[in-house]
Amino acid sequence: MLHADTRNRFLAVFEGIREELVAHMKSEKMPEDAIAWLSENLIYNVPGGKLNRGVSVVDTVTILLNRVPTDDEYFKAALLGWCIELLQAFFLVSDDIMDSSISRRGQPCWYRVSNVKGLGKVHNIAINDSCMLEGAIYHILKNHFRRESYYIDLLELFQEVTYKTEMGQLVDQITAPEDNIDIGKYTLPKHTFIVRYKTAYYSFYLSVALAMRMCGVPDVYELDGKTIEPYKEADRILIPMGEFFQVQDDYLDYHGTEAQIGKIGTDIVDGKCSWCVCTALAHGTEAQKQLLYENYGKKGADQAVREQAVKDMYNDEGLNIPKRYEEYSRNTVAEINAMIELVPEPGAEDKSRGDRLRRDVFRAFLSKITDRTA
Ligand code: GPP
Ligand code: MG
Ligand code: MG
Ligand code: MG
Repeated sequence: MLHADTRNRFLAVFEGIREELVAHMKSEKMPEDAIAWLSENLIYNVPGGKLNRGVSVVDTVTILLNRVPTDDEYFKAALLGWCIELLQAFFLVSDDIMDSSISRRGQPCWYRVSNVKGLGKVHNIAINDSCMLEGAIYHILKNHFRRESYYIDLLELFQEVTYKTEMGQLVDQITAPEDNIDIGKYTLPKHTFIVRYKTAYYSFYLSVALAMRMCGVPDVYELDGKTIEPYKEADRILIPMGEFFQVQDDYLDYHGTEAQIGKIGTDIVDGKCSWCVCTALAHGTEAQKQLLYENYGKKGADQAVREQAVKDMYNDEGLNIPKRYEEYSRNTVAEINAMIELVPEPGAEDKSRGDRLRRDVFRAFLSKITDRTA
């Protein structure tokens, strides 16, 4: 949980962004109802999450600078943070349509917000709304960063990471097509591949890489006679960290309550290639695998019964997904910590520089996600 002051200072920057986007719509002479629509889209979909990704840009900039950021530095880092939150909102609004999800962050998914201005129960305008959330990123970047030497790096990062996430979403969706689930294809390596692309790049690598660009961390530098490639170091640690985060998401989808996670899990009914089902297929008995083939990813009148049968099996003492998850979490945190210890720290003469990678960047990020319950 973020400290209330940290959250409020960060949220105040969002209000400015919303006003800026609304003012731009006005300057384009958009009709009042369209302006109100965008404003509502922004309020409903952008600020209501945990804000970890966005605040991590501010935190990373603070650690890299090794001092309290100036107001201008804070503002710039927070803007980049909100651009990630806009990207996340774009992904979630469209992901919820693709996954036929019900709720998100404790409220109905945007495409299901019913009876808003005469719309039906499910509305396709949410597709355009998601695209506008993405468009807003580039509008904000241009308004505030066009004159910075690193502007092109920011654009490249957003564009490349978005494309990678879309590739991941493609594999995620075709691995579990509606009404044609084949869990015979599900393995832990397949799962790892999907989650690296669909989650890890935008949720972990992007925050740190944006902060590094803002602080002027170069692509390559020398340290004690060795050549360091800091963006590769960041990738080496943050991609496994992102994998861990998505395993947590998969686990909570089955094990968390709606009150805890703010959404109703759909992975079992949707037949998703989740860490839980891959683990059950890798370690279950023949009878347990048979139960999965019969009940996993089956929609229809009896879907709740089938879903419960799968959950009961996950809880079964022999398979014990909660115990395997605890073990996996413990080992993964230890492995990531060991990887962090291999990151080269700035030497004595570089200690006060603001443009060198530091281990604390990764430690701070890891501590945000360990023992996650939502
Ligand atoms: C989350 O997967 C994946 C994304 C949010 C990436 C979506 C990418 C697009 C290009 C739309 P999930 O479906 O497991 O998330 P949740 O459980 O939160 O719905
Ligand atoms: Mg989803
Ligand atoms: Mg999805
Ligand atoms: Mg999920």
